[in-house]
Amino acid sequence: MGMNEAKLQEILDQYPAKVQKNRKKHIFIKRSDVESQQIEANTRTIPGIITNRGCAYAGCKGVVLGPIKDMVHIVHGPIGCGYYAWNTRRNKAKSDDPKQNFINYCISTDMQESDIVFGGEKKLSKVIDEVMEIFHPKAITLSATCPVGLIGDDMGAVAKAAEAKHGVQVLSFSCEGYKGVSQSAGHHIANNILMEKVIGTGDQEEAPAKFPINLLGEYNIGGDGWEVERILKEIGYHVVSVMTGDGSYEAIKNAHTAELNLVQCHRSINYIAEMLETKYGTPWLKVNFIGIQGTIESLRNMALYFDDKELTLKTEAVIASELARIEPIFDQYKKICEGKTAFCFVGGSRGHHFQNLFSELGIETLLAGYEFAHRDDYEGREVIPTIKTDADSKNIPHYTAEADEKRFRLKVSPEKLEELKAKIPLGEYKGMRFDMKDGSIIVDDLNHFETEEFIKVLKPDIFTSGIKDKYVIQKMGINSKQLHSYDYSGPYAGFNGAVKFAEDISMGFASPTWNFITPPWKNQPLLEGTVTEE
Ligand code: CFM
Ligand code: HCA
Repeated sequence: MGMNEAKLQEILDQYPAKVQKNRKKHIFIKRSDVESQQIEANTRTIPGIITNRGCAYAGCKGVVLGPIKDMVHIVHGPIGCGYYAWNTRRNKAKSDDPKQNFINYCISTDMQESDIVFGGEKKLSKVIDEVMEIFHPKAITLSATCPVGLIGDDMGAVAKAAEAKHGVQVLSFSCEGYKGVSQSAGHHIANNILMEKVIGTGDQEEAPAKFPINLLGEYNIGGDGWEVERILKEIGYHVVSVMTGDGSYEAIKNAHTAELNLVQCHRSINYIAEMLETKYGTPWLKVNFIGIQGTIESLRNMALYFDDKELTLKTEAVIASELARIEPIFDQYKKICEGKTAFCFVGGSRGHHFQNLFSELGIETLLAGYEFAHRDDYEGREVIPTIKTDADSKNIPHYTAEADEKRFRLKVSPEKLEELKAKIPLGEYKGMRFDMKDGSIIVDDLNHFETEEFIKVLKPDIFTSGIKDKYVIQKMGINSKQLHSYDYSGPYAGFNGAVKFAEDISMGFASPTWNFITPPWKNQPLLEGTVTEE
């Protein structure tokens, strides 16, 4: 039984008129005979609806800053906010110098009522002093939670005084949770300050090795970044910095020396990719290391960019040997997965990225969407230039880097760039819509009511999403896999990741647990007698 406009309308009809009008704009059924299908995205969630979204603080501290291992990240706010972003994302990090790896710590000012009434600046300075005394980090970040903006603590002034006192960089991020409509605004805030104050401040003029690249929008969830780095290093690339998975302050300072920026998660880091292009003339290439074919295509595009015979040969050799190693194992799991169907709803890029991997396993994605992506992530960046869709970032000053005379150096000549653009998608992003089959559903900011209703109609075999809906889905008898934290597993990126993912979801399908659960629709009417089996 598939989905059609009439069935979709039946679901929407259950909403009050105003809500229905709003939600209709966030859902469409893919049609390739229609040139453009617009979706409303990056707008405020209707109050009262159970959304999976997070806040600006989550996007800034939790997502972009948190994975940088050698900075101490201080959360200025009530302890719950600190706790929320404490390791649950599974962004892994290891360090040659264990004394400079603070990834496992949760450091917060633990604001109390008296701080709200009398102000929390003194307490914040004291925490910075303590952090310096105990950890001696090279740099510190301060992230604001909602009450900080409400009571007007001047974090910037505290940071400035602390820099003078301790002689290390103390960066202040005004990422109060209520800024913007989701974590997306927090990404933008973090991107701006990293660009303005960190990137380019390293003392290197040139990268120390050939084929230097940055890997942007890779957060090393479950070790994804390590698997990608393994492959890149084997081919012969020099990874200057990863932003920000297993990231290092020192490396990010020298990110301007890379010759090419790879963008894995476009949503969270497109701002830095663009600013690096403006300021240092470094082009960016959208890659997708999720899925075997995505990985191969990304590697081949990179080789085309550097246009070096030896590198190209090595790329093909690595691809061939990796495939020979993994394909026999992958094909075993494919037998279990083939013919199944999936819903794939994740934050701002995985809802799209994992569809390749599903399809390689013979699984069709019936419904997909993002929690907080912008229109360009759905409709494609050629159609929608990204900054213009950034409605909720109106109040975030967009950093427009002027060419810095000292550093500015075009990484490729304008003529060469044109030539390359004809071959590889430099500076482009094809939205989710282009990879989905006709008749599949695309939903922005899917809520819990819709989750249940779509499950009842389409009965997918697997639903990949996050912790907030995982157990509801599981109790409905559906194999559920977290694609934020990968539950307790990973990596899922690269060649080894594809096999690990195949293994994990095959285990889910094969589990005898399902025999003990009766899905609700087996003994309840679906949509009050309005839906019939086809
Ligand atoms: Fe990018 Fe991410 Fe995602 Fe994201 Fe996130 Fe995440 Fe995500 Mo959770 S940066 S947009 S803000 S790929 S934390 S590692 S899993 S929602 S799809
Ligand atoms: C966040 C982080 C999150 C949450 C995951 C989830 C992550 O949004 O603050 O809801 O399961 O990936 O850890 O997206």
